[in-house]
Amino acid sequence: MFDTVSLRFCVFLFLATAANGEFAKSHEEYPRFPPNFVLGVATAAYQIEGAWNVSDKGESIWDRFSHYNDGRIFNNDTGDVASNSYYQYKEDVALIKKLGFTSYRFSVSWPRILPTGFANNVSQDGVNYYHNLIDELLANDIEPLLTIYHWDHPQVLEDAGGWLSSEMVDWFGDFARVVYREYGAKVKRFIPINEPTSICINGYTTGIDAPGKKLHGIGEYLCIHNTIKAHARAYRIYENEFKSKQRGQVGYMYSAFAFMPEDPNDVLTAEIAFEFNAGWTLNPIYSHNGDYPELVKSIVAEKSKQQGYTKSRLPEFEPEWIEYIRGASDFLAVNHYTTRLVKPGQSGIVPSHENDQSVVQFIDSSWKKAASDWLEVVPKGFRYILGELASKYGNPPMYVTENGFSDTGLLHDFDRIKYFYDYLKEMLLAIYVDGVNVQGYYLWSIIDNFEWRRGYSEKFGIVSVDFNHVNKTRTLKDSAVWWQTVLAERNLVPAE
Ligand code: PNW
Repeated sequence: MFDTVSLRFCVFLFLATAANGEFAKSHEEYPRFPPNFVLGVATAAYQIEGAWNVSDKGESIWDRFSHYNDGRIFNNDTGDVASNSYYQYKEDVALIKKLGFTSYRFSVSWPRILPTGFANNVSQDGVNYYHNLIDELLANDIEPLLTIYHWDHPQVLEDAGGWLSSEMVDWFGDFARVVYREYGAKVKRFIPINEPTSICINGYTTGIDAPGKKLHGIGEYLCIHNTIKAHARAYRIYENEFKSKQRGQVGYMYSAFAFMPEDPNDVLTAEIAFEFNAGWTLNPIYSHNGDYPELVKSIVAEKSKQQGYTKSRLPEFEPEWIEYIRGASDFLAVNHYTTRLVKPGQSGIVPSHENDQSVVQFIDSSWKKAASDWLEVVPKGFRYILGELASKYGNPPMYVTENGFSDTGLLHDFDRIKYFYDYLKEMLLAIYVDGVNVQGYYLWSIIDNFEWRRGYSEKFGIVSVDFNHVNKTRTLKDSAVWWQTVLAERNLVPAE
């Protein structure tokens, strides 16, 4: 089985190289972006909007989590005001326009649109805010890419079980329907759920992010099961009720670490790491037969049995659900920041998704670090993971929907420019040399914002925000100026 996989990858690479090799050679040092390639920027509602309690907005799990004020968030920072984009969105759009980006990925806040969490009560103010934002984007020829849910679900739904409850599938579907009905005439690409794996690991396994549930070995599997179903529900609602009229697309999102085996010949470890981290969420949607990967099902079942459970900790999809989920994506949205090396071994609490793998993740000490403790700079991992995704899942259309570098807030942010240059170069090699079907790229992020549990201590913006000033003054960093040149020339201008 593993030989087939690597053979398939080699054949894929060979064909792709043969087709695009000539083109790539001449452009390797100073590559151009393909015609029609989308270059955009990304944000998320809770991280930038502020206005956490204006009008009839409901409480989100991040409002609750950040108001505990007990050190779980760096400096006890909150998103109460954040970058103040609820009031300053026109400034943000003007910046995007000025720099030359042609698309904006943003998210809508569930409790702002549905204050009770349910579709029985739609907030007119909430709905209007995003109409105004979208109208402002369209007036500036900036294409909206709308994330329906980026981690800030209503606290009331969490109290009723959140992503551990299968009811969430219907609740999310009802919310998605409101979003399509309101904005589908203006927005042509939607991503239902931002990074299901981050939600399920950080929110329901280790509990370092909201809602803070520590349910190792159980929480992550229940959560991923329900997010996959909820994604499929949102996809099918669009397909059945809106697509023929609105003619848009709905894509599945995957937060893609690259896992490279320490020993390049250790195909088995590479395969296990891939299937446990990518396959458990992508296989149900993108594989030919659907469902979780056989390898994940059998390993978790076996471990659960050894641990004395009466059944596998990994829930089972009923056959109807396997069919319903399979194929539920028009494009693959990929967030990519960093890479891990992998080797066989034991790690993680027993039981846990981490422990089930019997794979140890580590980093090369020579890799440059960003400000975030999880972010090492490994450009080659980007090409590697794009190639893996392409070869495993039939080279689907992909958009890179996040990629970026954190520091402590420098205006002269050369390391960020270098990160973008090196990563974009690898992405272009993946496109031109390997033939990977990447159609667009969104950097994270246009402005500095609330970086979740790290508060305002880690900055990803290419534009700085003065969080100490009531005006939340925006100032271009050097990386923004560099991007302006890149966008004007549509070339990957060297980092200097
Ligand atoms: C993404 N990790 O999250 C999110 O989608 C953004 O909201 C966030 O601001 C951005 O990346 C930067 O953190 C991630 O631990 C959170 O590997 C954590 C990880 C990766 C991505």
